[in-house]
Amino acid sequence: MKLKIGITCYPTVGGSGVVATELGKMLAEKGHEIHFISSSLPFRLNKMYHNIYYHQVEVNSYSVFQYPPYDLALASKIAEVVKREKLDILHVHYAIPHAVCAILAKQMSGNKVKIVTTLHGTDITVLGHDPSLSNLIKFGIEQSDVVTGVSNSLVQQTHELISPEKEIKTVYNFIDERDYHKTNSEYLRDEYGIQDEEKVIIHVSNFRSVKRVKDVIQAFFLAQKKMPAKLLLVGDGPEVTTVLKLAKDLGIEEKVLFLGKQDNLAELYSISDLILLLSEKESFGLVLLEAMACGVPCIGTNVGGIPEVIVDGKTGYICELGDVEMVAEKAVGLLSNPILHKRFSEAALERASTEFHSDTIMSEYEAIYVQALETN
Ligand code: GMT
Repeated sequence: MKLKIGITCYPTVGGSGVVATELGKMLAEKGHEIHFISSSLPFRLNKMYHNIYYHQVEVNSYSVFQYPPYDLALASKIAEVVKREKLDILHVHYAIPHAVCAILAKQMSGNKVKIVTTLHGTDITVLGHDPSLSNLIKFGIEQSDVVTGVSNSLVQQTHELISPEKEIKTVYNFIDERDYHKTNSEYLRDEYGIQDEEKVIIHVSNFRSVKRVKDVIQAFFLAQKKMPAKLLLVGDGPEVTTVLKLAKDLGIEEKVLFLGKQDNLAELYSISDLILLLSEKESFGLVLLEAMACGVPCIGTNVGGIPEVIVDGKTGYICELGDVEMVAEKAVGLLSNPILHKRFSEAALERASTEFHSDTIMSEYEAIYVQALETN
């Protein structure tokens, strides 16, 4: 069955926007008609794609409004697109504001469009604690036809914090395997001045405080005392200055290469021996999956969905939040044992291409759309 699907997400850089955009692209390749409705063009929609349309939400500011009403403009735009394009499904990413906007848009359009909402984390793990918002999140979830969350942990937390009377299905994140695979990018080692004997550890994030990038620096500081290594920091965000200052104070600034935002991550993963994600909140950790698809073992914290992505002792290690000594010990143990590292690397690749394969996840979403169409 070929469907007309509207997708609303945060279009700027971030895991949820990446997953929503890649989902739209893959569904379009399967013959579905996809309509992105968002404030700007999702950053991964960087060329013409067959079957994909983009509808921009314009927010005009009038002096009568203290704040420009983005949510209302979005709801109004979604209603217009639902009506004109006769959409079957609205797949919105994040309960607030997007699910709530979709519900309003459905009422405005008078059409029978079905609403599928995917929870990505921050709306639950941060906003879910705010009593002024939790009822709105609950409303958004309960009024959706089908709701998904990106890990079992997020689904469980949603039930604990919001108690919606609604089943929430886990649908894991995925990556496009055509973009994430091991490539020959050894030239980058020369470009970054990485010596032959040095191991490469990578961290990729938006440098928000929840990512605990300072723990990454502390763990690397301990590890590099035991073995020659460089740390690649990829991304940008509020903590960058403090993190780089810490590296300087510890006297390891020469070994910490801050690369900022980068597009071609597969090339960077391909020269990396290990990825660290030591967050205090993380509903999935898409960067772990990206790295695994390039054969990179992972060390992550025992937080949120991370232990569902990393198999402890097989594709990487799980350490307690803040236990930088343990992270360093595990990293050195793995990086100084080529046989163990090869085994972990192969297992990571294997897990990425089975458990989280895009074909599997795509079929799960297609089945969910059919299920949504069957609801009253
Ligand atoms: O991690 C972030 O700060 C960005 C955030 C987002 O909205 O894109 O990521 C969330 O969604 C991703 C895609 O499902 C997940 O991989 C991230 O784990 C999740 N972030 C958090 O839960 C903090």
